Amino acid sequence: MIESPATQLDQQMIRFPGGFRWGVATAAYQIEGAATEDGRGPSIWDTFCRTPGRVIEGHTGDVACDHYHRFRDDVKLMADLGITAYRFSVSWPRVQPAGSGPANQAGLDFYRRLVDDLRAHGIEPWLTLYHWDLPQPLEDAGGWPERDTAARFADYAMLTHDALGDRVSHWTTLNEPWCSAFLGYGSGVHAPGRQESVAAVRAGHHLMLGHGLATRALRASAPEHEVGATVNLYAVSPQTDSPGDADAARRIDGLANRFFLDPMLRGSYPTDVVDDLREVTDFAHVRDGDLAVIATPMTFLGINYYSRYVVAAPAPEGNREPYWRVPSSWPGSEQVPFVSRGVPVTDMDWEIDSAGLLETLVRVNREYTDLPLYVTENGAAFADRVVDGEVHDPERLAYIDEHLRACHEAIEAGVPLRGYFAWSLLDNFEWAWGYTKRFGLVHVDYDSQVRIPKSSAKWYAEVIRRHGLAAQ
Ligand code: IFM
Repeated sequence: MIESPATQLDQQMIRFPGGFRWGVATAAYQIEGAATEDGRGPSIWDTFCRTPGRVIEGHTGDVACDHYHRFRDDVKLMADLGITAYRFSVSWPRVQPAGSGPANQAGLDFYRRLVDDLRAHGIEPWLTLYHWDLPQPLEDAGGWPERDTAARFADYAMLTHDALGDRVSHWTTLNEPWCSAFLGYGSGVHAPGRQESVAAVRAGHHLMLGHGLATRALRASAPEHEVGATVNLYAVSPQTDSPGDADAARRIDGLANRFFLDPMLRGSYPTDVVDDLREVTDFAHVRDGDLAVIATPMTFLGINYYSRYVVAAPAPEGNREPYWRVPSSWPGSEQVPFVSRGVPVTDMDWEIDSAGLLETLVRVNREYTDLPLYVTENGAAFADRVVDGEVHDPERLAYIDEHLRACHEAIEAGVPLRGYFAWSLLDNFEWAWGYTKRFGLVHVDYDSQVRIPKSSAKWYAEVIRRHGLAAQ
């Protein structure tokens, strides 16, 4: 039998299941700008950016991509690409400037306009409540290391849900609590820039408690809504088979992955991680009942994946700095060295390892949950240049292509993966790196605010149109 060209093409494609979401993601502080407009209050990132030496070249999110004023153009861009779901975050200090107390109606109205425009273009809004911009007054009161911040977060979640719950049905509590806790309060490379191991561990707990309280309240108020959290997970490997390297991998996997997955999905802290942290904290901040709240059932889990960590055994004791002198994102395991394998890296110096995404998705499904999973961020920074009005970014295209193939393999292996959100729609403010790292599918000229879809954006649009990739 001679097959038609259409059938032949079909056989040459790897197709994603019907209903698979093709998304892009952004975050409020990274794109909105309008930092002092319409009643927005200061966040810890406004303060951090103004602290000399914290953010490259003193960059700030004051203007960013000016999305606050240009959101209609950005929604149109997404519609032109065929994006079916948009993951964005709400700026807490824009909708509740003091972090407690009254809402700022003008701030809520902005998100209402954004969401309505998305829906008018057939794009499903996926709202994240916390992508790192804590209202400064809450940090002044102690920040995430203080228990009260969790309660404030749950109130803010409900305030936002009361305003937008009639038009948004996908709610994510936290984005990457590891970063908020361990970069914000451990190494201090993120806002608020504190370098206190105990505070980092406490912050991690209270972030999860806030997630649990918010999830409970949201689900009680709107049982029909989808509610989940997004964690950033890594594949972690030992450099060699030696017991020392294996222990280093156990420690880093423990802090990066299991510190969050276990409480949120099993209702307990991993005992080996608690043990690794015994010189840092006795976990007295954990109260009876907290873990049950943290493990409040979600309806989906978001996973952000970028790279793999390869680690080795620490140097012998005599050659080490005492742990309390090393500001670190890895409390209790400060001495573990991260090893470079010499494989290709992105502009962030992150090793490209799509096998790690497959490994991570399969692991979460096999070891933790049969909840629907979403890759809520994945993408790469490269030093793109505009040439003759165009931006060619073959490395980013290849990065996303290979990670999408890993997603497809995961689905074939039985993982209930239901969508993929590329990070990011636009080049944007990359935190301590300011505007020096470009992750966007769409190039942004920060002087003129002109947007140019890169070749990866056009390719992604074609993937979406065909609902799959060409088979290799
Ligand atoms: O830009 C960040 C984003 O805010 C959170 N996840 C990782 C991205 C790249 O570093």
